[in-house]
Amino acid sequence: MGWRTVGRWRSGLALLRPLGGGVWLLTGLIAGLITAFATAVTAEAARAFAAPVASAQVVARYPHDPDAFTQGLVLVDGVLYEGTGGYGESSLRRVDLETGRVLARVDLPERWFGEGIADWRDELIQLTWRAGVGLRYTRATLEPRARFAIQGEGWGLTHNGQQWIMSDGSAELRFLDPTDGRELRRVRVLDGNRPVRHLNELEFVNGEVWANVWYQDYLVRIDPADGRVLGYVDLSHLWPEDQARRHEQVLNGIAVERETGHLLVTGKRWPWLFRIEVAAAASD
Ligand SMILES: [Ca+2]
Repeated sequence: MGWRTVGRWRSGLALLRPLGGGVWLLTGLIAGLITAFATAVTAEAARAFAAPVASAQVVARYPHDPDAFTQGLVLVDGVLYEGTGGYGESSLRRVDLETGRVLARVDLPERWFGEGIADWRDELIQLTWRAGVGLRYTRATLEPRARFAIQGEGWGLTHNGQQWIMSDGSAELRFLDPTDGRELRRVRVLDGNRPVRHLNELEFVNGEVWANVWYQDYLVRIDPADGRVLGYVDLSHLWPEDQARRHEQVLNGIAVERETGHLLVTGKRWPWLFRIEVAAAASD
């Protein structure tokens, strides 16, 4: 985010100073430029959050496997499915929501790093990160059924009833043909003029695409027609303040429960999975 960029430029200034008197004029010039740049970046950051930010209330907290490097989450007919990543630890799981117990599990070959999952009719679909391979399973049995090709990286996956929707870590969402995974179109996700990069796990919620953003404690709501950012959901309160958090433990995983409108959310190697209710944004 912009704030971090400002911080980096300011530490750059400190590095310049020991170079001696001859460079003070140059340093002053650079400092002026940096200040102007920082101001622009700060203004950009402020603009970036001009879109409405909604809060969310925790309805319930369930146990979650702290070893699960969560990459995908989906709820189908009250049954929770989870895809996990990591070389040698990627899997597709059926999980008991209330206890977090893994009821069924299929492990991926060690060379595949599991990514997002989605339900599709009687199947589950799972992406891999850099292997160029997508996997289709029979949902009832978790039996692998077929493969399809992925161009570039696979990150998050959901569907709108007609097409699969995939993220790849960039600011773009691709719409794929469910028959063969072929790309049909793509949109660039913009908040005003700012591309929202690192789009990760996805969920289709009330006609919108909701996305995790890698290393951010918020969700972003996206209009699938044109990629416009409709708003954010602040989830920075989910991780308890008195608990240590490792760098890799980022928020990732969204599943909607259509009957209640609740969301189930968790993160990579989080010991908890939260049921949340999102409030309408004040300016929404
Ligand atoms: Ca999802």
